[in-house]
Amino acid sequence: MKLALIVLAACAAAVATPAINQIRPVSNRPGRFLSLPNPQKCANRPKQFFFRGHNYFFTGHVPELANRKFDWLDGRNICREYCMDLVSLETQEENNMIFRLIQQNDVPYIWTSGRLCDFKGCENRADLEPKNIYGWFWSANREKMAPTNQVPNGWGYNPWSSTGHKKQRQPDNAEFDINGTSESCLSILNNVYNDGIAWHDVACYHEKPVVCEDSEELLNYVAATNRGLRL
Ligand SMILES: *[C@@H]1O[C@H](CO)[C@@H](O)[C@H](O)[C@H]1NC(C)=O
Ligand SMILES: [Ca+2]
Repeated sequence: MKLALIVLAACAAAVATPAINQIRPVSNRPGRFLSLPNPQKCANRPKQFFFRGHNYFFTGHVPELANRKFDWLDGRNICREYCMDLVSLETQEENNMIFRLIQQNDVPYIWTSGRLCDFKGCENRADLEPKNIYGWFWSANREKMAPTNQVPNGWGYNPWSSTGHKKQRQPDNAEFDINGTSESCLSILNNVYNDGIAWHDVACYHEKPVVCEDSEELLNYVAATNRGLRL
């Protein structure tokens, strides 16, 4: 089991590491890794709300994290210490729940676990092309997202914004045109472009509060290696 987690951590780190020849800001440099869970933190993780078997918390509502913002990878790592990961929005119900949290608390933006597969390991994958439509996935569970230009199956709306910096549909990779920094991470922005609450591709170095969601992988690992620990 220990070996399994090391392998898992290595794969996950590969997912978070961009291609060697990609222009990238300091916060995306190689050599940064995913954190391992802390069993005590997992057992005492904040459980602010609950949906379909998972606990969630918003860093803005945790006193010791409330004044902090994180780049995307640090956001994942804050969550992972608690056996959680950045929130993944596979269903409209879950997405609506997070949109409501943002609206009711006037949160300007958050990170999700959404990531563009534009790093080493994503090459030669015809199924991911073109990347801006087919190349997005949830890092927390490695599940692919619906094509970005369509209403996802079972949803009544497309969660990606219809506008942004370039007045074009998201994802638009706008910062790449400004200075070569790819917008490889998925943020929910609250009316930044007069577009309501909606999904945007954003460069991963930006710092934002985050919503953490239970990670079954990490909870199962900590449960198996800490008999008797109540999670
Ligand atoms: C790219 O432009 C953004 C927005 O102006 C700026 O915040 C960021 O620091 C720039 N990045 C680089 C690598 O120049
Ligand atoms: Ca964008």
